[in-house]
Amino acid sequence: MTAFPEISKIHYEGPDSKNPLAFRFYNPEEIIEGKSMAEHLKFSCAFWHTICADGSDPFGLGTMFRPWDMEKIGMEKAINRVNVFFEFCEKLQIPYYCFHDRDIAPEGETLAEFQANLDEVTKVFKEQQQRTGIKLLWGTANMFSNPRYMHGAATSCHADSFAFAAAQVKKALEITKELGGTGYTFWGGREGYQCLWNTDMKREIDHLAAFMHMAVDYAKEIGFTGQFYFEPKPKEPTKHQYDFDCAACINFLRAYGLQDHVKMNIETNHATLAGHTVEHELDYAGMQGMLGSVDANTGDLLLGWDTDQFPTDIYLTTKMMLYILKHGGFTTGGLNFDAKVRRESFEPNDLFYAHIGGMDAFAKGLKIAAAIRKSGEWEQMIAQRYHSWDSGIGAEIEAGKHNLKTLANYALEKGNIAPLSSGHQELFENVINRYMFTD
Ligand code: XUL
Ligand code: CO
Repeated sequence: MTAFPEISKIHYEGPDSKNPLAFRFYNPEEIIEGKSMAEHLKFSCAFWHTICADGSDPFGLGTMFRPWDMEKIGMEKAINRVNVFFEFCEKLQIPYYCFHDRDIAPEGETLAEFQANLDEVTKVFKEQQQRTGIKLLWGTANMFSNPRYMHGAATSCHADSFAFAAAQVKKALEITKELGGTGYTFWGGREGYQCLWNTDMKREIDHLAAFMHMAVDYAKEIGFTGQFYFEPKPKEPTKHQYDFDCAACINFLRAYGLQDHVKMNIETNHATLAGHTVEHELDYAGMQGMLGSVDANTGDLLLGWDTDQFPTDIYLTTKMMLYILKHGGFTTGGLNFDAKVRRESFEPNDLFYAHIGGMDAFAKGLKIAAAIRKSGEWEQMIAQRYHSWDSGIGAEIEAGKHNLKTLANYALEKGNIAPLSSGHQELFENVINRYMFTD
């Protein structure tokens, strides 16, 4: 049985191809900076969007009636979806995937039933992984959809919600380990508040830290060696999410002694909702050795919510790859398409166009970023801007040889400041454009 009978494996055909079901830039074996494109980009498909999303939004019902779901319910539907998903990833040459527990198995009536369903479906994932060689990038637990998490999970005012969330994470860690997952993600879900009047923020954040420590401890106990990630998002569904941005998350991790266990999973649209650019977030996490993985999507700058669109903007992907390469590239992490087709794009083919577009945009971005790095021109321009720190008083300050008194003496003796140099912002922008557009 095939879910996509009219679509065969998607191949690289080169930039001149007009075939909508071919890659123009993503050539998995092509070597860039000594590594294949596939190894650099480590694409991952999100089970929740690609196979579960039905196009419903707060104003309307689902628009996507997937032929493979027809007349199937419960576990039969869940298992069939796994098979369809692997066919999809295989055809697109996507080497990794991510899931939430609730995406892959029905919750049933009780937690015990949910866990039994997860065990059954995990076997199918394992078989499909073995058949295809596709791997699990990270797993996670959905602790925000069920009404028991209306006040949050780890940060709920109800201790029982915390306990149920703990049970979910325990199981999600077990199946992530069983599937050889290279990571486990915490995204806040409803860990935040709608109203500070009714919120004990300190108590909630203490609980979140205690919860994450329990996960780290349990991972050690069962021998799960994957990387933990924390995924920042400033708002939605709550008006204030505690994992607001990289700065807030890294501060939280350090304050509670979690920094050696957890890195950032940075999502493009979440960064823009926080009033940042994604490259800001990548550079900020990277400079502290905390850049773990990326949820690759894009928002719409005219909209203030999480639209989770597929990234097709080559400027965006070039900037992302530039900062990812700058910080050494991915180790455990990858580019997970936490992105969904628009509800009007309801045909199964749209899922292919969307992923092909995203993969090509990142492949082209990688190539441009590598060209910028190869010439060294951009780095030299930045180095030149800071050259006053390479010798003389700058180098002495950096070496810790000065204090306010010695610097005051230096300034008084000098009498006036050395001539400053221009920031050349427009020149920087023009130089980057030269690499973006070569003919
Ligand atoms: C929500 C979001 C999640 C996380 C995993 O905005 O990005 O899908 O990536 O829970
Ligand atoms: Co995400």
